[in-house]
Amino acid sequence: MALLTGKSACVLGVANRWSIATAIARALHAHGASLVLTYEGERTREDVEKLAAELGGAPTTAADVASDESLDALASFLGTAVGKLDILMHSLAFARKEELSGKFFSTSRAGFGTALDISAYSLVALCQRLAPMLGERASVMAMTYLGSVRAVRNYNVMGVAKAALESSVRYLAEDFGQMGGVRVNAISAGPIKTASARAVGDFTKILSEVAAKSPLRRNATAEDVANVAVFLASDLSSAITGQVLYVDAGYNILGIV
Ligand code: 0WD
Repeated sequence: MALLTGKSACVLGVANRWSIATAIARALHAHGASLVLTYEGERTREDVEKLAAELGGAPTTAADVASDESLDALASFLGTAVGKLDILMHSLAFARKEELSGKFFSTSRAGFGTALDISAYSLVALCQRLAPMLGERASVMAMTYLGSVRAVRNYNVMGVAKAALESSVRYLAEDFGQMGGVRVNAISAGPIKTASARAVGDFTKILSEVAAKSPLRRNATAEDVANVAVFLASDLSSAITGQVLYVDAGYNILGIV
């Protein structure tokens, strides 16, 4: 029997075929989960519907995490489409491009607020609405990056947002652990060439630095990340919660080498 047979999953954050969420959705499906995919808006709808058709005709719906109404609508859609949810994958983030280069201290108040709202608070807003339908031992996951705990050139306010996201994961893990043993974890991925990543200034330099210096002397791929998402979604990780798991070819452990 496949690892995720009988489990239902909702994946947020598919924008196109390069999205990390695309690899995750494929892997969850391959391991037997039944999926619901969401799209941010009309711009990404077609790509998401195409992927859903490939993955056993998964239901799709709009979910703009900036909007309470949209999240309310997602909750009622899921209530009808699946009833009980075992896997929730939050694989999305946003900061204005002008905040992702230059000096961090030039971050605007509005830019700071937007990045934190879309990239961190959205996980809380989602969990608030979906808590009643999370099944026993459900698994909630979010995507993060090393810029939360280290100063990474140009990552700037997104690093602050990821720090808030990782902290939210710990608080949610504490809340949810007592509610049916629901687990909440983050995956800290190494740099992967996607549309969002390309918005970060000098992103290709970050990719080549990791490939040259990480213990495995390569970059992690979206498929590496997706395999860890399958593990965290499955009962194999039943005593892991509140953690940040690095999937970055080991880059985060380095000091001076
Ligand atoms: O190197 C990387 N690519 C890494 C990404 C390293 C470590 C972590 N991550 C994280 C990102 O910060 C994000 O949390 O992984 C997650 C997925 O990012 P991705 O796969 O790299 O990026 P992408 O394919 O662009 O998907 C992110 C999507 C958006 O795409 P675009 O490019 O259209 O902005 O997040 C979605 C959107 O579809 N998104 C939203 N979804 C719902 N409501 C919203 C929103 N308001 N804003 C953005």
